[in-house]
Amino acid sequence: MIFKRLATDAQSKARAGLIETDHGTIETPIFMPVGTVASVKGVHQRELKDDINPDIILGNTYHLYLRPETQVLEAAGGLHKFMNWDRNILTDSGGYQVYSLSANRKIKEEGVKFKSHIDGSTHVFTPENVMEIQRTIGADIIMAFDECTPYPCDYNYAKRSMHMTHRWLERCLAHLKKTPLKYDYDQTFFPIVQGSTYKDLRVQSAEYIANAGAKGNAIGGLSVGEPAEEMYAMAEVVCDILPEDKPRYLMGVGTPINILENIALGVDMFDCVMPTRNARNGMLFTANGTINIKNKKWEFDFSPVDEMGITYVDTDYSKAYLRHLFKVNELLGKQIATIHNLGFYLWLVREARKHIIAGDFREWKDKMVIQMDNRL
Ligand code: PRF
Repeated sequence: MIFKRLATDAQSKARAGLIETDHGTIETPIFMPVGTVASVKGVHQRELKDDINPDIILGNTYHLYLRPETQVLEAAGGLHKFMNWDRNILTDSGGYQVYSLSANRKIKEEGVKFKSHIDGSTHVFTPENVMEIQRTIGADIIMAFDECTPYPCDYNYAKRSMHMTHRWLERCLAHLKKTPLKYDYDQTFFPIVQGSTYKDLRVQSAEYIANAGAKGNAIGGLSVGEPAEEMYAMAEVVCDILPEDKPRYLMGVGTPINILENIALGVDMFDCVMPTRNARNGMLFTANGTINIKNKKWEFDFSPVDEMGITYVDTDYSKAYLRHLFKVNELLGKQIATIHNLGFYLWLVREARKHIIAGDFREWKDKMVIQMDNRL
């Protein structure tokens, strides 16, 4: 994997760049649509490519390990072939899903014992087996096995947990060395900074992670319920320490405003279920704020879903029609809303990139943050 920085904004720490892998070029800043179980929910691969056009999507080790199970992915020749997606994929390690989804989890130095949220069966994730699973899934970018601390988190717990995440990182690295690639393309490993909302822990963790010398680095443990200002403060501390010449990935973030604010701090990569999950509940993101399409106020509104017309669904359908689809619980409503929201998120990061390159990102970002802070 190669990362090239093309431009840095003069009035913020925003960067525009390119990540090159064996599955193509990723223009940064990037938003990665979430495809948890080998599907970006509600969107055909063809629509994803032609209409939303992301350079990379995200998959989840936790979910793929439980279903369809790694043996199926191995027999298929990896996740790209299984799901017919020939661009980049990043897999999260399960370090977050195991805490947010599974029941009865027991975290020990060795690893995490947990019960599946599907059938209650017992499983164990360790830094070692998670690296093997990610080799088999075959994503282009694979993540360290970490512990994502909750918010709020007691200082001593956060400190102990951060040190364990660092020890787990050493085990991930040692095991990866011994575990050959399964397919005919490379995989790049990203370690993850933790440290909750404590500045001294974040500094310590960022220094530790920077020292690991990986080709890209991630920031975990944020957007778990803390106020946005705390998230930004932690992201800033960490970005200032992580190497400038490597991509920085802020995991599980966030709202369109969160994304722009973090781009301004030097983050290059984002993922979040918000555009897809909220779409399925009838929430649309636009450049002028959010819309609850189920509201009565749209009943007779035959104007386009979104005047901006980023994707074809925005102009092919009216608000009244989309509201109707939600009211009668038609699958098509969720599909249209998902394409709209992903189209908007990808538009947002592409606009950010253009403005970073043009040199007026800060002004544009400040205007957009005000404009998007609105319920229509
Ligand atoms: N760790 C991992 N994945 C994650 C997170 C984390 O801390 C977060 C936190 N927002 C989202 N996804 N491995």
